[in-house]
Amino acid sequence: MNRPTDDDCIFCSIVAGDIPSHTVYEDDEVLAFLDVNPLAPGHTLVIPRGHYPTFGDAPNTSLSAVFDTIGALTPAVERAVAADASNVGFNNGPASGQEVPHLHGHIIPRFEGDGGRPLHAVGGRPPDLADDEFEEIATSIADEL
Ligand code: DGP
Repeated sequence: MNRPTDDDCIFCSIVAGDIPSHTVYEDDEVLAFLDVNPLAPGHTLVIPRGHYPTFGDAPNTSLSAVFDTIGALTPAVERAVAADASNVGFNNGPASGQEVPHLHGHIIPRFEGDGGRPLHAVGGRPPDLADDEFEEIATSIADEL
């Protein structure tokens, strides 16, 4: 199958087998491997084989496969490292902190008292929205679908 690839992308090099990784799962659509700079033991990345920088670039087949894999892998990762919980998330675009421009989900095991923070810690200054602004934003999002 012809998938987009980027010669300058480190994750495409991992998909191609040119850079080694600690693979934990692979199939026709996705690859999952340990993060080289783990935030916790078992920190796992799940990527589509195709080079799609963000959600907006990826076809549904790749997105579905990535989410199915994350769903199956997350409890397995937790059991493997005896984690109490996990954070699962994506940096989606450079302004969010995404450093590798190839879509990837992070599965980060969490342990009671590990000093980490919830996903809510990633946001900037929270906006103070009135009810009509919530409604306007919700409508705008729905209109964009
Ligand atoms: P992000 O900020 O969401 O783009 O995270 C990129 C992650 O990718 C970061 O946690 C480190 C990891 N990473 C970068 N280069 C490599 C690599 O060559 N191998 C592996 N296994 N992980 C990598």
